[in-house]
Amino acid sequence: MAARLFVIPGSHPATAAALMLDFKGIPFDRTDLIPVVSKAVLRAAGFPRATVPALKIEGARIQGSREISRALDRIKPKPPLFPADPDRRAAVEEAERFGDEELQHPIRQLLWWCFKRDKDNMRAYSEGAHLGIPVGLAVKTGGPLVALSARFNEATDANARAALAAFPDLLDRVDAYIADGTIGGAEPNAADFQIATSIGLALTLDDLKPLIEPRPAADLAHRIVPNYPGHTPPILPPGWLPEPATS
Ligand SMILES: N[C@@H](CCC(=O)N[C@@H](CS)C(=O)NCC(=O)O)C(=O)O
Repeated sequence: MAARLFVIPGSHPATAAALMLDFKGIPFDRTDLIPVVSKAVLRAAGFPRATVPALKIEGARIQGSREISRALDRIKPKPPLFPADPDRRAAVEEAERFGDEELQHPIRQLLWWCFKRDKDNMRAYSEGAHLGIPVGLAVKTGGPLVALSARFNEATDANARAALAAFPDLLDRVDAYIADGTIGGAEPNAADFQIATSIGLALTLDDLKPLIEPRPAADLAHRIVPNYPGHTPPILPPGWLPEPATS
């Protein structure tokens, strides 16, 4: 089965797609893209939208982490990414939607805010990536692309502050999905991959770590995505950070 996954290094939904391909035992080649440049490459490759993850598989083009989870279950039903029981499936679909629509983006905005502040931190997220130019050079010359990506993602001070203020509630939602068994079971499902990769990326930010580590959400991320590449030392203004939850 010929498969090629287009990713931007460090992208959480792209990491989810890669983990789901691994889970299915589907071998794939990976194309690493530089942000912004990625948009033109994806269009040229025939994808309808300009974001990763994007997957070419068996002649089809599938774009978006939620579209990919469904396509993988169609193409190779076992092991399943969605439960067969309709109620359990609905719960997993809702958790996956939450991960995609509510959890992903604030974390993406915080990361771009941090890269805007210090683009050298991008290097660690591109470890092992084949970008077509040396990673060091991409980072050194990447200032304008970082500025553009931060603009596309609306990674403003106001949105970074809003993302931080919302973060404890988002973590509560993740912990609740774990507590009710929607995610965090013995066999991972599509929502596990969707949510754990966002938490895995958030854990690479030292500023967010103390908010996550005491929670079940952290255990989930450590289990599903133990070696998320990248590291951002403390960089967010301390006054913007919420207090860690006390139990
Ligand atoms: N919710 C979409 C998110 C897609 C998305 O926004 N991906 C980002 C990377 S995390 C992207 O491709 N950004 C384009 C860019 O940075 O140029 C999904 O799960 O597929």
